[in-house]
Amino acid sequence: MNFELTEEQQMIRQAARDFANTELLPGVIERDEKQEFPKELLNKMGQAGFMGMMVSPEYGGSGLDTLSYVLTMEELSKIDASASVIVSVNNSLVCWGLETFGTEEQKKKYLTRLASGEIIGAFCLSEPEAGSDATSQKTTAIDKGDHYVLNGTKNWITNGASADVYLVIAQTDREKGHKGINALIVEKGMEGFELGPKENKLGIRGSDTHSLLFNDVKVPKENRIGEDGFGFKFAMKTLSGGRIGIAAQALGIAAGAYELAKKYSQERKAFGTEICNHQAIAFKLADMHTEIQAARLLVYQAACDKDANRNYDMSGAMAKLYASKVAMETTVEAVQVFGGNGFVKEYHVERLMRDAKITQIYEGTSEIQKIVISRGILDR
Ligand code: COS
Repeated sequence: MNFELTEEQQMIRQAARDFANTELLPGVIERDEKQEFPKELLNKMGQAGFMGMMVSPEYGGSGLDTLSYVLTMEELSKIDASASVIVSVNNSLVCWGLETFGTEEQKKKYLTRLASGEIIGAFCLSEPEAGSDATSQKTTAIDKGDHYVLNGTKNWITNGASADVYLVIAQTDREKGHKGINALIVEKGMEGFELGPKENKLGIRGSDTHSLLFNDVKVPKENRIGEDGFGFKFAMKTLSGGRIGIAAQALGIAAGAYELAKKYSQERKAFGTEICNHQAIAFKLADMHTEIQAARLLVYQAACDKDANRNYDMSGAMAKLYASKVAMETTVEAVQVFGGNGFVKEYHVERLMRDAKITQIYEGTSEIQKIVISRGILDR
């Protein structure tokens, strides 16, 4: 067992740390308040190579391993979880899904531009009545020979407004259940495709989350990913990897809050000494540090499983379940260490606390992760 990162992985982590501090930290509070993510910052993330990290250089990506991606996610999330969710969706859900299951034509047409960050993508599975129960898709993609006709609504879509390419999961043949579902590539601007309202959120407020409306949208057959009826498995396989990215995001949020709390506790004085000298605070730091390291090991293990071509459904679910719990608990404790200042926006920890919550919900709630883990344990 080797716990050392390679020199290249250490450099990638340092580059992401530098980028987060120089590019993401300025303005992070304002972006959260105004619920916006400027296009120029998106472009900078593309130029830094964050948008197609695991994509092969043949398609404009960086060709890195999952562990390098996870290290980057961790560093970006310490500072700005809104930026990191944009990176995560584009990398693990959109680019990975297209590179692994797309046709050569689809890769040439879409993947190259997505991987460079020239355009970004969105993954559209959730609906008003189908989030966790992903087989109950109400959106329909009716087969019309050379194209599908898409109708329905998708909800809570990350990158909803800023994306140009949308991977949409829809039901073609209800009688076939999950085997009648397809995944289609939909482009912004296709007739009948409209943006619904923007969500006003508790956390990750810098990233845009929208509902999407499809009204008789004609999608060419060549935009289907995989064989007819592969859509549900496409979604499940893609989300399995996505969960590693979100686990890394949760880890980064926890680590970011911990680092801020540790620093503050070494500066803030109460009862004649820095508050870290009070056991009440020192023990909080000890718990946070231990829990974060435990989460980190689970996240890195899941990434290594993926890199080694081992099954990562269960290890990814465990990593997400645990890291998101640690993110929630650590950020609440970090606010407590900051006391009254923790409740004030300029100290950042209240934002991290709000951002942490979504990691227990999206790309499969904690309860869904327990279904995946228990099925894995019981071999079902
Ligand atoms: N990889 C590949 N195939 C998978 C898979 C995975 N990770 N998970 C399930 N499948 C396959 C199953 O093998 C089964 O195929 P066969 O019938 O050929 O054997 C098929 O998919 C249906 O699986 P299952 O019967 O387990 O489906 P369920 O309806 O019971 O759902 C859960 C399983 C709950 C795990 C699934 O619906 C899920 O992950 N839901 C959460 C979705 C989610 O993350 N939503 C958030 C939206 S994205 S922000």
